[in-house]
Amino acid sequence: MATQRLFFALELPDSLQQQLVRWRAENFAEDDGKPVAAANLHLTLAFLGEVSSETSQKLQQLAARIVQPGFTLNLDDAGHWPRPGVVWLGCQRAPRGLLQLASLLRAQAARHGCAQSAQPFHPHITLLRNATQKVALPARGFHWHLEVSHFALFSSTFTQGRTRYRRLARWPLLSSAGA
Ligand code: 3AM
Repeated sequence: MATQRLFFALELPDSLQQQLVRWRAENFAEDDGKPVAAANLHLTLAFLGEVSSETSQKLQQLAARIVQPGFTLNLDDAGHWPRPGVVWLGCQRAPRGLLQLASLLRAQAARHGCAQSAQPFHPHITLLRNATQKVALPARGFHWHLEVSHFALFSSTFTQGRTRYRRLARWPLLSSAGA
């Protein structure tokens, strides 16, 4: 049976991806870790793993029924997890809408056989991988705003030494105007 490696995530606009890549180049050393390609910068909501097309269809039907307001992401925090070797960008205070959306998608995934990490959800954008040595993090004071109006399902493939993400579908969140 054909399977695909899938995950739900928030996309970042191209302009923000480019800004983050420039900021990363200015604030991290080359040997800190392996930079994630600009087009691959995203915020994972729920990792599904290898799933059948049947499960993928089911989870997409459920995703299409989600009714939730959009939210603002304030990217103003950075950190380093040495064990998985990840340097990340995140939020000092995660918006409630983000936590609700991720929690719903993760619960739906779990109910359809996609094992979910026992670790609490810590929203983050992975900037560097293979960062297992000590990393000097930039001082706080950086800040990007992102108005989140959609979430999406991506496939992940690894070919010719490169990870490629492809958006398969995306769904709107409710406009927060007037909310
Ligand atoms: O870029 P991040 O880390 O947010 O780490 C993987 C990446 O998210 C995560 O899914 C996203 C797309 O690959 N991921 C990969 N394997 C995973 C696993 N076994 C995983 N998340 C949880 N459990």
